Amino acid sequence: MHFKTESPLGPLGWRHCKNAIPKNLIQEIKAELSEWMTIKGSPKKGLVFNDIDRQAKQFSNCISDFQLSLQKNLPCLPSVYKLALSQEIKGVLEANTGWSKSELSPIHNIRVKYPSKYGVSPFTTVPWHQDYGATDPGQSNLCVVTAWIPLTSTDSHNGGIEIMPRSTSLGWLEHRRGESGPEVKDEIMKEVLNERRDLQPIKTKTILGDLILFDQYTLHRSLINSSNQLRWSIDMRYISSGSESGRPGMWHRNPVVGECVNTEVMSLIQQRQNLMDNPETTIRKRVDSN
Ligand SMILES: O=C(O)CCC(=O)C(=O)O
Repeated sequence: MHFKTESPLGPLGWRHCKNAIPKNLIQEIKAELSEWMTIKGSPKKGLVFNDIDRQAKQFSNCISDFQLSLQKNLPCLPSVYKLALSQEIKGVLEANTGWSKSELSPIHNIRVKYPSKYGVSPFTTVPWHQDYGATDPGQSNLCVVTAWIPLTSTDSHNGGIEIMPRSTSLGWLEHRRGESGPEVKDEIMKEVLNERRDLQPIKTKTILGDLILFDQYTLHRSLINSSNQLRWSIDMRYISSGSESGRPGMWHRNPVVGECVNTEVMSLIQQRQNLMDNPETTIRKRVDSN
């Protein structure tokens, strides 16, 4: 491990921002998701708020394929970027990190976590890790902040996230790529918890409109969904304008938080997706270079 204690989010390394996002922006995402699932063959039955769950359950026979196609569909979901680049997110980032201008990192996801009875996917039920592991090992001067934005209320029962406040002071810990995704090595986790009795995990509980911010070294994990509902979320990563993005060469430029989501911004998203879909592309992650 190496020690680097400066977190833009202060010594706790994370913040729970309550009621930070207008519900209409989340509603727009759900409407676009619903349209997309209709096109994929699962028509909506009415205008009920929870219809996206009912539609998505039609795809429950192969939850990893569904998750993959959801990710690939990001260029067709401008509502996700309207939220990610919104004035509200700009305000949240400025108030909590002090960054006067922020940019979106190409490291971001949309996730759907099915109830565990449909299977548990390593992409949505992630063990203890630090997001620094997803960054390119060629970039060493990084300061990335994650905004985890649930599109449904979340808690420990339906697959919310658990955070280890103050773990940012540990700096980067060695990870391994386990069966259920990248995770801090067992022996390191044990040593850390043994030495640092002040590190006590918190199971977050969010309602619609809340978001969780955490920095690149803050340990977190995502819990099993033991409920009957799907847990939808987006996780966007941000940097202070002009600094390293965590994944170079993915698009012509980083979208600026607060800018209008027009066709030019969506063409950047498409460019990122084309690159990721290209079999010749290798995405280098620090977690694989221990
Ligand atoms: O959404 C999840 O369940 C996992 C999120 C996460 O671990 C991350 O964004 O790094």
